[in-house]
Amino acid sequence: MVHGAQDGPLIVVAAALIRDDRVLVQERPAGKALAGLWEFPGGKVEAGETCEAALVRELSEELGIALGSEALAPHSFVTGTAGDRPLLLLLYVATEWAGEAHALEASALCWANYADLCALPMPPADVPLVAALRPL
Ligand code: 9L3
Ligand code: MG
Repeated sequence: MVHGAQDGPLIVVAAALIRDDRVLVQERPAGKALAGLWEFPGGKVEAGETCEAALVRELSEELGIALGSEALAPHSFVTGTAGDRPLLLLLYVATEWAGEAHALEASALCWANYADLCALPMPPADVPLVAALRPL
């Protein structure tokens, strides 16, 4: 089981929430790294936390939705860097959750179709994840 850790790569989990052939992306707010770029919601796995628990926590904090952790399995991943630290970003696909998503931390949300997704400016790590979603 993969847990977050203090050293080694920064492990970040993110979700592709899919509804009616659209996927939810959020705009990173001013003042944060990568402000103005549209990302799959999620965040850092904390030390000792499992990836799935981190994803459930992040989506609750960022969107106010409840994702069940039982059926979650990573769909794709990308490696990159976050500042001077190696980054491992895992993307999970979910089609079921409880509650309506609100931008609790982001500056805006967008239910994007595939063409929208290709046109929105995204953090470099998210770009290859879009291609991995193409068959959906
Ligand atoms: N990051 C990239 N794409 C994403 C997410 C959720 C996060 N879809 C990157 C941005 C930061 C790092 O991961 O470099 C940690 O994210 P945050 O805690 O600043 O949201
Ligand atoms: Mg985040």
